[in-house]
Amino acid sequence: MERTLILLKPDAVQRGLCGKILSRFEEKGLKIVAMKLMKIAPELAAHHYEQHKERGFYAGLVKFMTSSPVLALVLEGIGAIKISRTMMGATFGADAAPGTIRGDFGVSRSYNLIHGSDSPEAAARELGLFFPEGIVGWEHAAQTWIYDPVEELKK
Ligand code: D4T
Repeated sequence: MERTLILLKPDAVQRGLCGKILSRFEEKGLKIVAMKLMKIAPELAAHHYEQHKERGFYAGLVKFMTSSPVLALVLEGIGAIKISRTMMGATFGADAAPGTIRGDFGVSRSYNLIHGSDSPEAAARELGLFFPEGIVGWEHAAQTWIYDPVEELKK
């Protein structure tokens, strides 16, 4: 099982899209193992986006991400990182394919609704930043119907 950090950004929260976006992940079969509404502190935003520090859009990005609450969550599943990135779509709403979250709900370059970890290393780092308290372990009753127990859930 893999875990990924997802942030529903300030535009998703302000536009009332959290429920619709969460439903897509739940319906896909990904398991929510942590979730909280939070206001991101400037220091946390700076840590999270430190790879973009030298980019022209960095200041605006930090301002946007700290301007209003985000819904932070951790999703778990086999291949959760790639699956959720595919569901998110291309970075800019105008380029994102129909059927993806960004493709269906947005047109903006900077207000692009959602963040998802892009590698196992990024996920481990981002989970530590956003959920230092850890995740919630729980038994997913539907698991043996989401995955083939013989082929996919064997130890
Ligand atoms: P995140 O990191 O938010 O999941 O988005 P992506 O992985 O899809 O895209 P990214 O890291 O390249 O960009 C991070 C964040 O910066 C905004 N951005 C990006 C922007 O406002 N202008 C730009 O030119 C770029 C490249 C959007 C997403």
